[in-house]
Amino acid sequence: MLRTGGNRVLRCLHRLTSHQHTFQTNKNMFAQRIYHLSTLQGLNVQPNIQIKQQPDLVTVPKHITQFIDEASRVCKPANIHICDGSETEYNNLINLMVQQNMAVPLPKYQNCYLTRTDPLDVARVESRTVISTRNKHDVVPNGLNPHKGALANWMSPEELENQLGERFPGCMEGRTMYVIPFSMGPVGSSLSKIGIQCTDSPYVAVSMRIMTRMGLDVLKVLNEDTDFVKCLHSVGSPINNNKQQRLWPCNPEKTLISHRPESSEILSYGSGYGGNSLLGKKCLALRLGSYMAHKESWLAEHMLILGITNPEGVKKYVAAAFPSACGKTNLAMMTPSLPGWKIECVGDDIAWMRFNPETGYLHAINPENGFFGVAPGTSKNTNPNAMACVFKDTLFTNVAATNDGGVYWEGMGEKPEGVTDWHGNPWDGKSNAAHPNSRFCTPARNCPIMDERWEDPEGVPISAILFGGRRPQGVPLVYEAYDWDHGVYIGASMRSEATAAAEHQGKVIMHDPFAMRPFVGYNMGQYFDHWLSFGQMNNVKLPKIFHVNWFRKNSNGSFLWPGFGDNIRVLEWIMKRTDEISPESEIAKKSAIGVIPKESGFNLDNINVDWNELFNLDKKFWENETNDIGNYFSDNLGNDLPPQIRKQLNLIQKRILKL
Ligand code: OXD
Ligand code: MN
Repeated sequence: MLRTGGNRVLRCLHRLTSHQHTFQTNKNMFAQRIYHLSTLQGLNVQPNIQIKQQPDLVTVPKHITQFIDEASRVCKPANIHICDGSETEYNNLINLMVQQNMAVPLPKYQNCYLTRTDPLDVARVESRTVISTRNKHDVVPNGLNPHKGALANWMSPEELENQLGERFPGCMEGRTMYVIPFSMGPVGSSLSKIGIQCTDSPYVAVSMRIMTRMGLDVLKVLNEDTDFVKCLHSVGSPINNNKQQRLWPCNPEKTLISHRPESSEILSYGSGYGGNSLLGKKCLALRLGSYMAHKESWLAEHMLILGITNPEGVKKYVAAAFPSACGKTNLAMMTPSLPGWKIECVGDDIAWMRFNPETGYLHAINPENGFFGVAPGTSKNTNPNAMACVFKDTLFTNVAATNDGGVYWEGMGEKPEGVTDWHGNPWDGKSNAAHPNSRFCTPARNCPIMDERWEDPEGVPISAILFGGRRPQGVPLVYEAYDWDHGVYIGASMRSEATAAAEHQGKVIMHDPFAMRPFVGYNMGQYFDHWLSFGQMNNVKLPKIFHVNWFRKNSNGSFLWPGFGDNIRVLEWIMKRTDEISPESEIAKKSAIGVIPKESGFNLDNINVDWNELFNLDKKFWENETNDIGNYFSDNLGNDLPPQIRKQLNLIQKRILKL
């Protein structure tokens, strides 16, 4: 796995790892096996194996134990802990974190804890996230004037080897290496993927138990032919030479989140938080996921999935891609303001989708098992279902604490007295109490509106795909694509205000094709092509594609649309449109940018909105918008931009001339 040229220890790895194939894990043999591993590795402390629940027989294939061998030989942890995924193990690890001052119990709630990261480790670090392939063009399109890091950072295999060699050898000294067998998607589903993550962070181990299916259930389904993603993670802070330790170990100067899609490997160093370290999420389910999906003819997308049932009892499923922190979790768990409507949640962040040969529909699964939601802005008003999940079995990070053992964040409701901010200091009431990218990490099973099919191994059939973003100016509440190619253009031309989930500053409008800019695992031009290719498939029921924008503002800076529960009105229109073929109908009409609702065909009962402003199409705005998009495509994709996308842009520009 680690092929770092100059390092002899690493070069010897493959030769030294020649063990017997499988082992039985009645307790003793499993422990014995690990003990055997450790002597081979020359670890100076005997492994402290904590396996609390033992199946009668688990056979772990050699290619998997070899990976664990390699990881421990290179990283030199003091202990190895194979995670069984049990509740007892979870509680033990949490208690360990409490003892080490890495977690604080929140007695106001049931089984909830708060962790505070180092202030230098608070978000995804896109500038230090790289994808390494032999051929640069497999990752970076032929842009004429590429904006730095705009579409994936590539690193050559040689350079990556050097970088890893400077980081990983001995990086876990004095720490325990947790081995986390996990499944993205229901264990055993043909749509799921397996990963094994070795990490030196107990915080990551407990978070992975919430966010993935993890532990012995996964070990039990492994066999000699199981493909798995090798995930190696270290906080990059070995305990040695009495060096002063950070309370939250991390190594911001050396952070590097690297992916080798060609060999299914993820190697992450220096950060212990979020998508940088919970490797099943962005790294596996999106970056490697999209790479695999391209090869295997499916889609791995940054999308929520929800079920919507109308008052007549008709149910459909919708997937929606919005950039980080644009309200995916809120929409996925929405409480409709219209009577008789029901929303049920399948997932809030990631969708894996493939056409089902039997139904002809695009079927989607949520590969995750929990929610890693942005806390600020979540309240009983904005997301009552999230509020119903997070006060049990939840790990909060970087939110503020209250003196009665609870949590607080901006937008949660009334400000309590005696708040401790996310740094652990008394809150002055002026600075942020919670970090803008503070999170709740909570099991999906806690959500009162999980869809009954959310774990269906076949996935749920998708009738509509929504793209959207935060667009304060110019972009109407909703419009529908004229056809599949136009829909793919809409995804490709997505833009949104920058988010706190990554290191970007300010309120700039960023291009974010398909909300996948930070997450695509291969050349974005080929990714557009891959999407276009589904339009050519026979015997499939293509979902209809829409663009939504809840965030348009008037000239006074106030939102034009109430959003939240009232977004059901938009979903109602979308649901009706999935049954219509013609762009013109009782409820819909053509416009320059797509099909838009007729005011008379849209449910505005009991709300007051400025419809004309919400749907106004300003010629100057759309000229600038489409020019910017054209320039962005030329600068960043050049001749990798599929001609169909350029054609769609030209068609829209022609229609705009008539505005
Ligand atoms: C996330 C993100 O954490 O998109 O979901 O940044
Ligand atoms: Mn996300």
